[in-house]
Amino acid sequence: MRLFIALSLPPDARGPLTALQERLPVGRPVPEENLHLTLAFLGDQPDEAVEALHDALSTLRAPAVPLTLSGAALFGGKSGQAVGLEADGGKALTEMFDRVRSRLRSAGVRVERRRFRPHVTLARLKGGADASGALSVLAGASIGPVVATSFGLFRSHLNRDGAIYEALSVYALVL
Ligand code: 3AM
Repeated sequence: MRLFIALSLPPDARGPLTALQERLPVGRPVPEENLHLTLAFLGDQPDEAVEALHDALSTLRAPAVPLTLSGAALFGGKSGQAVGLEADGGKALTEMFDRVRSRLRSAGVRVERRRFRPHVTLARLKGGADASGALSVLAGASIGPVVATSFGLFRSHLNRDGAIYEALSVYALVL
């Protein structure tokens, strides 16, 4: 199973994010129910890992994370690009990221050492597509502060049209 851990976004972020998606001149928008902020990408994991991950994550007590989403973000390369907004969650977000990583380590899950670049992906572009129009729309956008009150363990189902994300479990953050 292809798994990742992400903050869920509250309704007051999803509304403005979908409005922004409608203004993008190119790209396939991420469906509203799939919008999230990735904390850790776990890649392919054996089915048995899910229970261990649930045990590790369900006992994590952490405060809700205030988020401001602003600044155009571009990811990827020739095979396909993604555009979105950078996310600023201050100390609460950095600490949440550290806590999740430490839980993953204790659960024996390998985590990448890649630098954490918090963002919300809004649309995926085909390889070679010109992202500049989308980036200029995103450059002028600012959403928040909004408060993320939960995070979850998600499964990514890859299909021909992209990925569908399924929440395997959702955990509350402390308000
Ligand atoms: O939608 P975002 O950008 O938050 O880009 C993938 C997506 O992130 C990312 O994990 C999320 C769920 O698929 N992802 C996919 N492959 C990855 C990899 N090898 C990856 N992140 C880091 N390393």
